[in-house]
Amino acid sequence: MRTFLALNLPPSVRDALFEHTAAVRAAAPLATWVARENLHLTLQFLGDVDEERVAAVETRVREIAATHRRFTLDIGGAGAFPNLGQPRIVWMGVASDPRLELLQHDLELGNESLGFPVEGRAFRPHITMGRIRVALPAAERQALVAELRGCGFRERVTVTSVDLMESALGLGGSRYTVLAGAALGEET
Ligand code: 3AM
Repeated sequence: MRTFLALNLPPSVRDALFEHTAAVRAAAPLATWVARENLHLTLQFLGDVDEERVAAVETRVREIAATHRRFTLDIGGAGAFPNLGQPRIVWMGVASDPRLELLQHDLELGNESLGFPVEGRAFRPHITMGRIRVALPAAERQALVAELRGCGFRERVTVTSVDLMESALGLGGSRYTVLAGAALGEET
């Protein structure tokens, strides 16, 4: 099964994010927009994993999550990869935070011995809101950029678990389900 590790948002924050970004989506109807319930922050993409290895990953992720404490995430600031001039991935930003970086780093290193190579690229935390697979007309791209620049969404959430997710490809797009939630340690 196709799997990845993610931080999920509390449903109320996910709803607020989705509602606040309606104008962003409306500005670029040619983009493929992520469904409300699928909004998340990916920590590590694992790809196709058989059931036995999923169990091993779950155990490893639980061990690692237990060694980290809960922390807060500051969400805000919308943008695009690789840049606003050529938007391919449209995202909501997440402030870089040493606790988030350490958690992501530990997960990647911990999963390496289970056969998941460590990514060479820097971790740039974000919540993907949409993907652009076609050349946007200039007016549509400009409208999108204006909405992203003007998007004032801001939220602070407490992260309490790392979720092992399954991504099932269906006719209406991907459907994500939480296979296991690995709790972070309590705040001291
Ligand atoms: O949440 P984001 O958008 O950062 O793009 C996919 C998504 O990341 C990424 O895994 C997350 C959950 O689907 N993904 C999908 N296929 C991938 C691949 N082959 C991939 N990341 C790396 N390599």
